[in-house]
Amino acid sequence: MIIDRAEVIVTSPDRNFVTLKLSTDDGLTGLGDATLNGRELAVVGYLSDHVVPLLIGRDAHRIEDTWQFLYRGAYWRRGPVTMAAIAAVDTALWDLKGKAAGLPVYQLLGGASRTGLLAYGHASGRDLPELFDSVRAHREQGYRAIRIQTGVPGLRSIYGIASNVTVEANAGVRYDHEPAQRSARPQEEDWDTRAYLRHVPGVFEAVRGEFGPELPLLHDAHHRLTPIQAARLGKSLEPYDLFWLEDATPAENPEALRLVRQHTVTPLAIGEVFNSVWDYQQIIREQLIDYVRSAVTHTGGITHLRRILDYAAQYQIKSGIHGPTDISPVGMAAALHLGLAIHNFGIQEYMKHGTRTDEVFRQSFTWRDGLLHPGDRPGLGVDLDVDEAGKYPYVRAYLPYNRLADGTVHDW
Ligand code: CS2
Ligand code: MG
Repeated sequence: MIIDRAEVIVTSPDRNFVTLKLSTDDGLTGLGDATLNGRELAVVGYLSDHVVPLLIGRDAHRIEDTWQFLYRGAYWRRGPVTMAAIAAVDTALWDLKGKAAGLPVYQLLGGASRTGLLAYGHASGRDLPELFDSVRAHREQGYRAIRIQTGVPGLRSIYGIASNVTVEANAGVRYDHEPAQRSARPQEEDWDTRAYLRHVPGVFEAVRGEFGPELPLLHDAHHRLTPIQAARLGKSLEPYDLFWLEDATPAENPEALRLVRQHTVTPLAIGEVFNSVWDYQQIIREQLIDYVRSAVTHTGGITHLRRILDYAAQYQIKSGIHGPTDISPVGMAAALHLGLAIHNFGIQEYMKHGTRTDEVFRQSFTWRDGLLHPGDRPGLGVDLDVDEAGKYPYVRAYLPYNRLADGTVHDW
């Protein structure tokens, strides 16, 4: 099964996606997601100019060898662009191997360890009534676990809140928050940690009051707090029994989490901006997190994320794979196959893609009674309609950034 063609396909149905399509001399094709939100073209260049020429003529069955060749052979290791490029190749090779074997990828990874994958959706609201409506809407869609993001009095726009812009842009369809805005420059947002820390516990008290004690609730602090502020938030949310508090503090400095752990038992999830096992080594070894948040797309593919999750399993740390709209249906399918096979599965993030995206990427995964399943088609189970993709050329889009009241740039 020799690779005889490799194409990097960029399309922007509802948002930008980068997909690697590998074709082999026996007529099979494999897909890999290489979408890096707000920096998509950097990965396109890395793949097209440097990796694609190396793939032609390679034996597609040799997944591990190709992984090592691209990781060690590049000399310059790790980082979001490199690991997204390697992830796309790795995922496409698993797709090919599944098709060659006539088996869904999860069967190649050891078979199913469960009947389906618990998933959470994004409920958000600028105020409580809007938030409650969003929670109800997600429960009606079948979600059994819900991430809660709320507006903060005094702040114009804040991470995680579906803004009017997205509702209007989607013909009135209440669309989960899409962080990357199509524009020539990134949108500036304002932030005030003290206002946020005063407001959020009351919101969770109200949500528990309205929806009861059982419903698993998650929250994403999105990297904005200092370690002691994160400790305070975790502690103040303990009465509301969160499933997890995510990205409470930027994790470049793993030791920062020791202070958070000292003060709270609220479970911690981290890792969507991590790219390799080395980013996790200390925080897993010191038991400083409870959930690994990486996506297949940003962490060197199925091969490397499985390695991280196998390491995490030794510490009873579970998966919480990243699944926002900027992970394409190919990246989502890869996450579902991995999630179905591993033992230490925790939960899967599931933001639904837009209708145009579903026409470009024909998926076979199922969503039933709050559980996802990758389906049983050979490979990953996703087809890319190249003609449909061609209708939507790349549109520059940026993630927002934050400034504090005094003008200081802050973590977004
Ligand atoms: C977020 C993402 O889903 C999440 O947990 O942190 O929405 C994140 O902001 C985007 O993926 C950034 O591209
Ligand atoms: Mg997050």
